[in-house]
Amino acid sequence: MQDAAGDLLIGNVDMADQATEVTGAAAAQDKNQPRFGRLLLTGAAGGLGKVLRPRLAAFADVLRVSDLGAALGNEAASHEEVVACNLADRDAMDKLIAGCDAIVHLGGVSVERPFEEILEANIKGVFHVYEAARRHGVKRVVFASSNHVTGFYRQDERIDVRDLRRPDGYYGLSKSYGEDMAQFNYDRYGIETVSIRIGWSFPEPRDRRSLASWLSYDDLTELMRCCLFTPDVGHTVVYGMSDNPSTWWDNRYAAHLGFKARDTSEIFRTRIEAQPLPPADDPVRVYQGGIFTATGPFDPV
Ligand code: NAI
Ligand code: 15L
Repeated sequence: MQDAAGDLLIGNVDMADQATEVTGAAAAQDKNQPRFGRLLLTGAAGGLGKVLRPRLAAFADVLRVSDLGAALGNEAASHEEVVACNLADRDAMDKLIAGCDAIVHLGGVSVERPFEEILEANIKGVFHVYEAARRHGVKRVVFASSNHVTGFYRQDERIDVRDLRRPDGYYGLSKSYGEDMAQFNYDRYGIETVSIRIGWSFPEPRDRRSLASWLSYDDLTELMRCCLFTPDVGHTVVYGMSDNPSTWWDNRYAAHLGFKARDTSEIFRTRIEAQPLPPADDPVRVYQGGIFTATGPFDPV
């Protein structure tokens, strides 16, 4: 949230004194769990942000949560700092990231949209994340990439992260750019990132496609823990999925993360397969990216 002068308004914390005493939920966590001093969560008001916000409390003394002001509100738990910030605003992003040790970057446009929207939130957004991370000495980023980086592979193909990227739209292209930013910032400045190509992370699979790509919230949380605390990840790319037998993705090059999914989409199979089968040439049946491969173009009318 910004005041009339455009300054950042920060809930529950005086930015001049970031050594806020930490009490409450975060302080009552497992003593063996490694923790960051201050962890930033962007996209905190979104679907996954709301899920992870309470769960990430275990991973940091102070959790700084951020999103667009209208979506975020101003309520902060005692271990939290609430900072409204537009990812497209370079100066605001610099202030947001100052003092953070690590970043979970979920914020941005999360579906296929006209390029101009993607440019502001996703492309400028991830650029600002890494620019500020470099300036402020952040050493670990977890980037919410997407399966749409490889959406134009067919559902009868099995791929791994060394296969050529085949983005299925501007959204997938922006996530591909984010992965390139991550690699560049590791090669040049040593900032480590795990890019998670998230499949379908919602309470349950919705259709046949998400039987292959489902990532349960509990598995997402465990994957986040692995991504934040595994040493020496360089830039690792991992598909974010539960233990789904019908998967299209091979995570062999992310084995060092030690992630073991505990949930599986199989328990939903009977219910999902009772749905009518789409026509054989329907993109939702042909491509891993499903309907994203056929969304747009967004020509001006
Ligand atoms: P979401 O759309 O619910 O949340 C995204 C959040 O980003 C929203 O709260 C929105 O207000 C915020 N945001 C958008 N533009 C912004 C801007 N300019 N400045 C600041 N904040 C902005 O998405 P969801 O489902 O929570 O996904 C989180 C991340 O994971 C996204 O980056 C998405 O692309 C990625 N992802 C999610 C998948 C899923 O199954 N939920 C699958 C693949 C990737
Ligand atoms: C994504 O990247 C989106 O963020 C999510 O909302 C779903 O649409 C998912 O991909 C999907 O592949 O269906």
